[in-house]
Amino acid sequence: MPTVLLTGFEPFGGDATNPSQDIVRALDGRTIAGHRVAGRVLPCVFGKSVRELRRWLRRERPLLVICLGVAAGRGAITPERVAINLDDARMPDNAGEQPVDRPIARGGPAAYFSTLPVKGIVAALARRGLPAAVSHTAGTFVCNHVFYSLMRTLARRRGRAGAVRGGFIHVPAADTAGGSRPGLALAEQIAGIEIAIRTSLRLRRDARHRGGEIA
Ligand code: PCA
Repeated sequence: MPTVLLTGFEPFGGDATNPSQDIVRALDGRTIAGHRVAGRVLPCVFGKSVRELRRWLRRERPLLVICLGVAAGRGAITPERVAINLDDARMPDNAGEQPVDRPIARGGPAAYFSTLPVKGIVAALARRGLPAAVSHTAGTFVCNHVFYSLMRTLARRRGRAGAVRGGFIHVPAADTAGGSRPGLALAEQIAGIEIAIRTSLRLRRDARHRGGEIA
């Protein structure tokens, strides 16, 4: 059965949990539209996260890759459109590393675009009543680092291994921390990511609607 690689992150910044890790564990081993989901958790560490991602790419040989991370200030599921060639950490990663103004790949392009149907995913989520929006920045911390490295790896392989599509989705916190921030219940997040996988498998080309609004 063809494989979809779905990654999440371990908790970071002193948090006890990370919803992206819980989503990945919940969907690991599931069959979605005739594809096996391989759910793997990455360390929230600049260098090591990418080494582990590449190892899973080699082992699982997925035809679709979706990486997840939490963006605790956001209230919606946000497929990321663009990964930029920059590490600029606002806090240390889980190994104590805090790169500032550093390119991810020296000599690499400034950015890569997601090859997921980001607007199609947003429209599909909205149809199910889930909060969703396209995002144009994945930040400059470990999530963007993994997203950029994923897109670079897939772009450089294209032709050899066929076009493997991939991208990144940020999810909200799973609770509202007593009303002090937006949040979305974990069950809804899991349902949302299942929809994102289905939509990515179904749509070869992205949906088009104006300004990221939902048509
Ligand atoms: N979110 C962080 C890194 C890991 C995660 O889940 C980020 O947005 O960069």
